[in-house]
Amino acid sequence: MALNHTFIMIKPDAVKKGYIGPILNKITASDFKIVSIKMTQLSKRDAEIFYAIHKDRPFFNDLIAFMSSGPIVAAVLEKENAVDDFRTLLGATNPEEAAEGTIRKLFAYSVGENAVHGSDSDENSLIEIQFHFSQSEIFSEI
Ligand code: IDP
Ligand code: MG
Repeated sequence: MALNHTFIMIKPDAVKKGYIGPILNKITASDFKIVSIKMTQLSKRDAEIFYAIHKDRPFFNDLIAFMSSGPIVAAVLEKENAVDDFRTLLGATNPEEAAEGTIRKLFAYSVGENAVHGSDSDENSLIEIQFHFSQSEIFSEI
């Protein structure tokens, strides 16, 4: 199977708690290769664009406020079956429902502030990668 890519963010809650290192360790120990990474902060406008699909959901305003509240770490990961394998490693949206050993089980405490984002499809991963990174910041063929 060909290598492919997924987009992830370590969200403001996990950055604030000092979990950047432990989360990146978990990711690389699970055979994902980091081919792009940066620490940045989303403006409210960035967060609204990134999460536009959720604009009619009741939690949208809280989500935008949270995601723009502090620094995040954005990264592109490379692996066979990257999108689905990362969603498995990530665990359920609600950490109370996340399987043992998953990132959200280990590092998240609420359904809103749930530590890490992972793309949900190859199509969306490409859109999300291109939203955050220019070609010269990505050290692989995307
Ligand atoms: P995902 O991150 O597991 O793909 P989505 O349904 O795409 O979950 O939701 C995007 C983000 O919106 C979640 O990661 C979480 O931060 C937030 N969110 C989702 N559902 C809820 C909710 O019921 N209450 C509060 N925040 C939510
Ligand atoms: Mg999602």
